[in-house]
Amino acid sequence: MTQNISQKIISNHLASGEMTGGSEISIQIDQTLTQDATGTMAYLQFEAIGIARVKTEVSVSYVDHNLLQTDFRNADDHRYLQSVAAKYGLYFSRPGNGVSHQVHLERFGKPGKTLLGSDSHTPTGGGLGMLAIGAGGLDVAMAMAGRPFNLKMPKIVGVELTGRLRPWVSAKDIVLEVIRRLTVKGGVGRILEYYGPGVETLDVPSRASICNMGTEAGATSSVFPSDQGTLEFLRSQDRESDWTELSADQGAGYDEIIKIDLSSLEPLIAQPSSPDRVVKVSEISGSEVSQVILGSCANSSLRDLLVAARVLEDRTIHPDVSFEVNPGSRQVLENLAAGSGYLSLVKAGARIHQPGCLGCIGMGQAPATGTRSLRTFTRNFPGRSGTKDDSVFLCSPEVAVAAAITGVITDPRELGEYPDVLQPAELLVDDSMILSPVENTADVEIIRGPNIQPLPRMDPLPADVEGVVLLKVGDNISTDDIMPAGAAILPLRSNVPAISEFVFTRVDPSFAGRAKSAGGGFIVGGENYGQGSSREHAALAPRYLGVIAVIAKSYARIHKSNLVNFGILPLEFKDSSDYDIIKADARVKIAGARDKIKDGHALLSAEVCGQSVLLRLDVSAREREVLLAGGLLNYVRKE
Ligand code: MIC
Ligand code: SF4
Repeated sequence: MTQNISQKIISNHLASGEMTGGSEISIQIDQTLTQDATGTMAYLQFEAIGIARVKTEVSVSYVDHNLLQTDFRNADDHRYLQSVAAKYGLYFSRPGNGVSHQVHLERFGKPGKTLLGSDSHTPTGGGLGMLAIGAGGLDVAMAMAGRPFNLKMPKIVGVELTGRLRPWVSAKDIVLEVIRRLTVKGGVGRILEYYGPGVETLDVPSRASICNMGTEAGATSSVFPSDQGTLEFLRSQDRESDWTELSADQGAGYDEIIKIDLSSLEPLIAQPSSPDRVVKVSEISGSEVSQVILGSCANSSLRDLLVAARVLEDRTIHPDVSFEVNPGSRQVLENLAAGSGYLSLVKAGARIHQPGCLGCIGMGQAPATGTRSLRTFTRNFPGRSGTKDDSVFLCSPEVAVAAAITGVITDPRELGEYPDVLQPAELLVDDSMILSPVENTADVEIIRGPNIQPLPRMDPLPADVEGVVLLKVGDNISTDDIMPAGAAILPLRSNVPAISEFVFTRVDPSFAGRAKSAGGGFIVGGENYGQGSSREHAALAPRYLGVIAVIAKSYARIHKSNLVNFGILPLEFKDSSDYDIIKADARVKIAGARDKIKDGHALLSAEVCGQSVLLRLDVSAREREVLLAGGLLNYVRKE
């Protein structure tokens, strides 16, 4: 039988289930990655599972998010992570070595392998022909313990690329076009698999940028073939032997098809405050800009920084613009410095930061009040930058650098000749900031700072599920709305009681207090509830506050799994118009919920102010057991 790439990788890793759309499958995981903001919790959970050493081929712990150290807490977490990596046989990528996805692409990713990462942009690895999936930290902990990863068999969407990009148009414009067409929820339950003659015109860093932001369409993953371009990239990384060819069989089919003629694309930009508010740059050119940042896991490869450096040769940035550069990795920075790129950026006036996530997650770099910020980042959800009522646009390095020069949103095609930059064939490759797994771990001690609090214990699901509606929200609520990040809150990621005080603070600052005094309750949401990051704190912290169920029109994939993992019922309206019946503060009771869930009922009847509303529980048999146990850790302990 002919297979596409996704089917090939899944069937090679299938541990259980049928590969038919929508049914639960489990796949064996070859590699894992964590980053520090999700990693502390993931390793606390790994410790709780009680395994002596990771069971994967490669597991890497990265420190890239919480790089500002305004007190001891982030620094303590870094030391905890380093000691855990040494104890359990992981690689450890030190603070300053770069964003997990960029470093993993450079140093560890392999065509045909599976990668599970506790970060929603893990699909970046698809640029190398891996099946790379983002998940909550607990799922990654389970994968490190050797357990297969469970998911619904996604639909495979073929994205056919034809033609060739015109000057000043680059990978970001391709993926912004995909997001424009799909919106932030059109990719849910799908893998985006790229094919067609346009593929070979794109180098691996460009493919990685495209896979990276498939996440913004809600996709489970994105994947490219592994071809001569992949071989060249791996050769430049001294990793030629990691290459294998991978392509879809002749005549292999897809569940759906999207066609993009690369030569028809123009520079695009996503407007505030959602990645799918995409328009042509030419439609909004001329608006003033106060900040431009080049960086994040979407666009901080050497290619991206070199394009900016070449454009800025003999130019200076506009006096009203702060132009900032966050290299994706130390390798990128070293190679930029080895050529003339670093000098041209510095001379032009760029503020060059250490490699890492930085302003992408509000770790500094907040823009000024009432001004526009253009960023090559992944997301522009409201307030994520750290500034209330921010106005953040997402664009390519080409569009970013054009605005840095002119001070207004500018179609980069106005800048003249395009410096077409490709990944150099020879790179400086240096792994000295990656610590290898320790062989003899008996004497390794785990270092815990005072901010690292033990995991809270969770009770099993009660017989009846009842409580008040603590909050009612609309469509596309992101995990940044539920559990904000930023420099003030991220240091609390290893301290659930402390971080739970910030649940929904940007939406309703009284949420945590009300939840605690009501002894918990329900949250009501619209479509695509929980879009965005993989942070399990967006489930764990509400659970700590007593949230027992969410009732929404639909869910984003990772957040739904996180809700189950932490024992919160992810309920859906059978009839979405019932959303209007359930008002904030209403009392909801699902009598006999526990028994019904145990007996496999897919529909539960809830009583709301004298009316009855039908709710769907669309979870697998395994997930039912997890919910009954009060979460995945309880379930595994019971096993
Ligand atoms: C993000 O881009 O939102 C993050 C911060 O990388 C998150 C992970 C986290 O919240 O720690 C993600 O994308 O999963
Ligand atoms: Fe880091 Fe931003 Fe990428 Fe998240 S999206 S991993 S915060 S660079």
